[in-house]
Amino acid sequence: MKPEEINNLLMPFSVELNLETGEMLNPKNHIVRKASDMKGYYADSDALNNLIEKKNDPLHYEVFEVPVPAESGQLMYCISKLQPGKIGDEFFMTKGHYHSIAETAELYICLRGKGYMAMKTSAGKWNAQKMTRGKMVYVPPCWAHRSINTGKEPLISFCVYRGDAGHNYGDIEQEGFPKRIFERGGKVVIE
Ligand code: PAN
Ligand code: ZN
Repeated sequence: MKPEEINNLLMPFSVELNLETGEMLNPKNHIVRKASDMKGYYADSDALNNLIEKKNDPLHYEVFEVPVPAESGQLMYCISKLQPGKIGDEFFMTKGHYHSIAETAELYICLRGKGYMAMKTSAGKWNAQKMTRGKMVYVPPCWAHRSINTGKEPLISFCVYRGDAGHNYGDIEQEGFPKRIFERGGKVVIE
């Protein structure tokens, strides 16, 4: 098919990032997750409730996007910015998800901060890749994924995946991940 024959041909466009801060300068979507959005995700739910009450439900993480049509030929991309901190001993993390089209791969590039990309399959396989500035992490098809910030500054990454992938949070809400990442005696412990 000639490009001219495609309905609603998308015009090329550009988006600017500040590579120092990792921020997207003019996002169209800004998804905000606060501590209260994370109920049920951490091992220590009392510590999470304490944080929500005593620190006035602080910001947990954000996603910045300039969305494209949710179609198979498009590439959806975003900046993810996860705050540093702990719930009890457990490092701040994102909720984690599979994609609605489970066979979706995703590429992450860490722009700032440090932590891990934890991944699992529905059959129970688990893997974690370190995230540091300049690291690219390939999340293969069928792996659920979540970012975990083990550093003292925001963990910021760029990610890209097929435009029609969608997100499936429900399965991770039910299953969780087989391992968590804690700070114990000043050390990062995965267990
Ligand atoms: C990322 C994530 C982002 C937020 O853009 O959506 O880091 O994490 P949760 O989706 O787990 O809340 C991505 O993987 N998109 O597909
Ligand atoms: Zn994803």
